[in-house]
Amino acid sequence: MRRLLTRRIPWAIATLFSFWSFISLLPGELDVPLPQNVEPMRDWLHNQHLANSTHQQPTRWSKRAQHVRDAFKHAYKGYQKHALPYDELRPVTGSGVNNLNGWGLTLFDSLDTMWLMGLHDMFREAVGFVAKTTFELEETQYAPFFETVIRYLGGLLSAYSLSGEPVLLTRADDLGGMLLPVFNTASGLPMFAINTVSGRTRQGWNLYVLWAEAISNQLEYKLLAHYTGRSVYYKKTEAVMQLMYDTNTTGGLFPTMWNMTDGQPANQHHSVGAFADSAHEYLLKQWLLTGKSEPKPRDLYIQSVHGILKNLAYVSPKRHLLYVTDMTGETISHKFEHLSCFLPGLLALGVHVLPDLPQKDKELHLWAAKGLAYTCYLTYADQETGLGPDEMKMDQWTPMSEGRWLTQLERWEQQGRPSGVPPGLEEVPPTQEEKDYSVTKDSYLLRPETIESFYLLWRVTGEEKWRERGWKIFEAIEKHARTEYGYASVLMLNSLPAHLKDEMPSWFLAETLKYLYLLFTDEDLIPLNDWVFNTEAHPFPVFNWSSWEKKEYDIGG
Ligand code: DMJ
Repeated sequence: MRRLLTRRIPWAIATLFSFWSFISLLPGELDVPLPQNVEPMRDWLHNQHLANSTHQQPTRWSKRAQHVRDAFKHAYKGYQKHALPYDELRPVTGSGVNNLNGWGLTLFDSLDTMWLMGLHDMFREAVGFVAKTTFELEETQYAPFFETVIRYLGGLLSAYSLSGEPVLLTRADDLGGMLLPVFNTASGLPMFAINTVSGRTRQGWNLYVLWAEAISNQLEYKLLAHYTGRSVYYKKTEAVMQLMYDTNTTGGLFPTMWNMTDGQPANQHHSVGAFADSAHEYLLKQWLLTGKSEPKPRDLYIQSVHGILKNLAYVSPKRHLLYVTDMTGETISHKFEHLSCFLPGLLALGVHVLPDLPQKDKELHLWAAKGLAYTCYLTYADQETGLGPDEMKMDQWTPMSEGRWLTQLERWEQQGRPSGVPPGLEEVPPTQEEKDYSVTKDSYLLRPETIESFYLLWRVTGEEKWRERGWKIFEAIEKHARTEYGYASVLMLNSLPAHLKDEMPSWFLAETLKYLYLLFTDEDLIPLNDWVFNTEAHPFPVFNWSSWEKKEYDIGG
């Protein structure tokens, strides 16, 4: 009897679960088709790769794209052979390491890059691995919500959107559902981490959540709600946005820490870098993803850019390099992080998709985008290795307020725009001697932000110099970071030969190599009007809410 029961109970649970899944999916299946652009995009990409491989003459740029594709193959094959099923490759010793749940992170983060590069055999093999994944954790292990969402869930949703492989959506739905208890806090702001088996959650920053971690799940959960028809996904993520709409910000700037109990801001620290970075992206991008149908986050984006340019944008005293920093109360740190180099790309995207932005603001945002992207580039070109430091402390003016970008711009306007080039936009040459900063984190962690911005600037402005700069960085990566097994983070950027760190973060395959490939392919593989990149560079297709969804999810209600 006991044996019979032991056999029957799992069967009964499975049947009930399938029945529930079926019932809850019903409206979705009737009224929530795949976004219309998914099918044609799949075919188009496929034809594009076919055409490239058979007929077309290679161009200078398409050859460069092929080099990046080869680099991806080298990195992924090294991971596959020496690290899978571990999360990441140790590229110096040729072994594996688990540092994000132990489910094979690099494979999940790489799926859509494989598809975009036309590596379909590699993709199919990886999908087989995904199909067997259960997302289980030991009792004492916890999955960090933010990283799991942007890398695993984002990777699955994007790969599904590009390939249409149903199991990718099934796994995304499994994972999205397992992570949901993080939102069960008094305020609705998400907890730091969760055990996917027990549903038990864990704090990361005591009672607080970082702004970036609270906000960077809207794209993933809204797309998941759209694909599955499950309103809970929309409602949980939108409740977080509601808190943002109800908050009085300081001149458009959101603080970096929030109290999970009362849902109120918990500090006076404002930043573009760590703790805040991707939140800025998700304000603009969730408006784009849902067919520009939810204007409130767009308005918050415009306000936050206003706050950033007014309070956090400075130029350095010697070469007048434009940079963004952070501020605690009134105190400016003058720290400049590699992480902040996503901002120029976001500003360029904003100019491209916001036709109603007043002309003066468009001009200002594009100036900021170009000036910042050039500084990001110089931080690479200034180093012996040609690779950019993770963090710098910028030199300051006396008095400090002189360096504020808007102060300098106003003066330049009053003087009748001398030289025609706004402060912070002059493309001064690199130097190894008289730098305007000291390096505070002397490592290049294979991060994507600078390349990401070059890609977006290239697509928005058509200026080929951004592609050339991207190529220089790729050459430096090839020269200093490549190992027998993959690619390694680089330490001490001004000493040769390069010192390697035994780490190849999954974002190198998800983001850095993807943006490089997209920067060099002559075809616009991911048109910016039809696709939105999540913060881990996973492209999601733009969609429109159906009338059923609007009613069921109470959108705009
Ligand atoms: C990535 O995981 C994401 O881009 C995230 O938003 C911030 N940083 C890393 C890469 O640097």
